[in-house]
Amino acid sequence: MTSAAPALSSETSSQDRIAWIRLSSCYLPLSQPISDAKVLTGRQKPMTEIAMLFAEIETRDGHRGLGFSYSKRAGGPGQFAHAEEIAPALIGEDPNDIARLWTRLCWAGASVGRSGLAVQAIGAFDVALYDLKARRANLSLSKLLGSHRESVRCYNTSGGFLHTPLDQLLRNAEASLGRGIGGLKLKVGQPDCALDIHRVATARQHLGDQVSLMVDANQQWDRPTAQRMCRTFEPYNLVWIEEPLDAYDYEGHAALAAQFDTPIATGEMLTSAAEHAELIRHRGADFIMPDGPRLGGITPFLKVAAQAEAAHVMLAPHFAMELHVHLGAVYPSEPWVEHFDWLEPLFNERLELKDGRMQVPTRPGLGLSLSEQAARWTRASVEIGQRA
Ligand code: SMN
Ligand code: MG
Repeated sequence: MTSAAPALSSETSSQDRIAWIRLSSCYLPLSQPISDAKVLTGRQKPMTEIAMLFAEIETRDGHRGLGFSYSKRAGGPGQFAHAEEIAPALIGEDPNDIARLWTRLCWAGASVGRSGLAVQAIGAFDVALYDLKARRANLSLSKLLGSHRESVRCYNTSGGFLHTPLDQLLRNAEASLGRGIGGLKLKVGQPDCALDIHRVATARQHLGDQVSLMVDANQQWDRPTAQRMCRTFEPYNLVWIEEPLDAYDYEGHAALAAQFDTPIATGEMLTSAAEHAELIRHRGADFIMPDGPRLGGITPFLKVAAQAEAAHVMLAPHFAMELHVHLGAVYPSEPWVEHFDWLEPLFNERLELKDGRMQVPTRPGLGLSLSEQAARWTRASVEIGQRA
């Protein structure tokens, strides 16, 4: 009879308190200006950088967590400023109470709402607190939450943008497949639909019928155009058609999902769990695409995932593969996780790709540490509280 394990002191973990926070505003330059359909229709400028908001949290007992949020084209200074204003509400609090602290931060900034920039600032703290809890438990984030799988299906988007000439796109696709990535997303939605059709037809012919292909119109079709393009793309056996309509046209997306065999994917632009609940209620997505940082962190993401599971909706989290590789592993049905290599220079660690799948890191927490390069790209930082 082995002796019973020493009782873990429940005092230790629940007596610890948040003591210190560092917020950093870091601007990641992109290797070339990025254009999707929102640029070709004149609605947005090409994207040249991504504004990261990093939150590092340390407790009195010396436990630490790293979290992040992000914005594109606008929002960086605002997220940083809002995070700095609400951060003091965390000092002295129990780091275990992640859901309660999400609500506390929401009330701290209630006058600017429970969606958008306000919750995106909260998201950096929320991810950091989950990272801290998982590190303290010596578990990866996915294991802390309860994982279904050691790897997830993945597809690449960064090689399929509209600023990329078609021959280069095909080379990017072959390179992604050669790296062990399982699928490829092509951007469509440009003003001339014939060019979209030519790109997709050429890619399908060049890559063969077995390769998983997705397309993404980034909200640029009106309903008649979306109807015609979904019908045109039916024979190409696409994994999904993404954002054929405006992100908030839940009814329009639901009508396309009901009418066509090709699944409809949307959700990346929604900035709260409540908005995703509406999308699910309208049955507007076969694949829902929540973006953890964009909708406020892991706490709201898990609420969306629970609702999606109950509605038998498939999951394809948007961007931020460094977080979504864990959250995808936690979803009951096999997800698709989006591969972008853009954020890689920010972290010392790399994700492993093999046989079409992304391996879920087994290191504690998110398994990430900020690189020297991230420090060089940091334009502002502020510390709140006292280090242990
Ligand atoms: C996207 C991602 C990053 C930049 C622009 C557009 C996108 C996607 O819509 O689904 O990856
Ligand atoms: Mg998209």
